[in-house]
Amino acid sequence: LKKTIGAAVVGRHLSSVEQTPSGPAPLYAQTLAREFNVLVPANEMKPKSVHPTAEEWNFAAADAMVAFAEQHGMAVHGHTLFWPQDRHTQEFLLAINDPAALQAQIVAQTRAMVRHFGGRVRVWDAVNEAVGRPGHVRRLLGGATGYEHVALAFRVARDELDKLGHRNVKLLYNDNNIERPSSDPKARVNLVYGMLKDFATRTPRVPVDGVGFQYHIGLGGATGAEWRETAQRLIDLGLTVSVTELDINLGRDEVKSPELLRAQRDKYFGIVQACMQLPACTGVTTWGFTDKHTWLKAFDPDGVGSDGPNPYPAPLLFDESYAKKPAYYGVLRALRLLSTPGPTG
Ligand code: 9MR
Repeated sequence: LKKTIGAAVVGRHLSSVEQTPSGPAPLYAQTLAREFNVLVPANEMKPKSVHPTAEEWNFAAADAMVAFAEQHGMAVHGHTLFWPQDRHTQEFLLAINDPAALQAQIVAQTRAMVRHFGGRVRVWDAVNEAVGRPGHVRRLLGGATGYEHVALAFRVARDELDKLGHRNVKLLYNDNNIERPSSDPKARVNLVYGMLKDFATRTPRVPVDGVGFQYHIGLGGATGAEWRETAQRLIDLGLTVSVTELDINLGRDEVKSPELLRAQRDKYFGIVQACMQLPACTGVTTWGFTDKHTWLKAFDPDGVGSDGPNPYPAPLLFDESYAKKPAYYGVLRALRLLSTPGPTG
């Protein structure tokens, strides 16, 4: 039984140095390497970063992060091969109006990314945030069920990996706001389930290995127990589950009171505990690790197609000075459940 604990990383911070009482220190890189065993590039493996225009391919930033991970014994989780929302799709693709031509471009891009990283990326968010999103790519490639573009991306990525001999590289469907069960058939959690059930029962099945639950929430977000219920239905389809982008904000412009920090700790504990209790849960990744650098705090100058200003402070495990927060100890306590024998040994 081994689970991973990961963090999303902004590449350019890996070489940053902080002033500390005992002199300058690379706290970002040090903390990451000391505490986590999975690294996810927050932006550097997105199609918009890697292949911004029809002529350009930039793998350098992502390659440097893969090298950092390898030097520090961390696995790399790739994010993402296909993100079919218009604002996260390159202009040169949005300009294509012929379905066959668009499909050829997307297939070529997906194959090129998979080939470039090969077995150095252990798991991919192969498709990110597709369900329930309209847009150009879906309109042209969606097909009868509306999810043919998703199926295509999985088949192409799997085929390329198999050809390269990387049968162990896993492919996830990754999405947000799918943690809490809902009785509304149109809720995203149910649409995702429906799509994946359809994929799992086709012959040949669409090769999805697991589901990534982003888990961007506030203190009122889905509890670990609620998520376990959602996760179990997907596990019953033969899929793994992973928490891929966890952060827990304290509310808009909220002060970091001890009460709120304890509530945040307990929320983190419950979610990580749920993963520890599910054998099919591969691990938990937080979206960043220090409150100094979080997409939730402010307009994000590192962003690719940024989401704009988000004034929610303090969603992560380390504070702005890289000190461990109560949330850190909540996660640690949950991780220890794994190595502690239960009543049956
Ligand atoms: O943290 C990322 C931020 O730097 C980018 O501006 C933004 C758009 O590319 O994406 C953020 O990460 C998102 C991730 O790629 C997908 N799930 C939601 C994450 C937070 O917005």
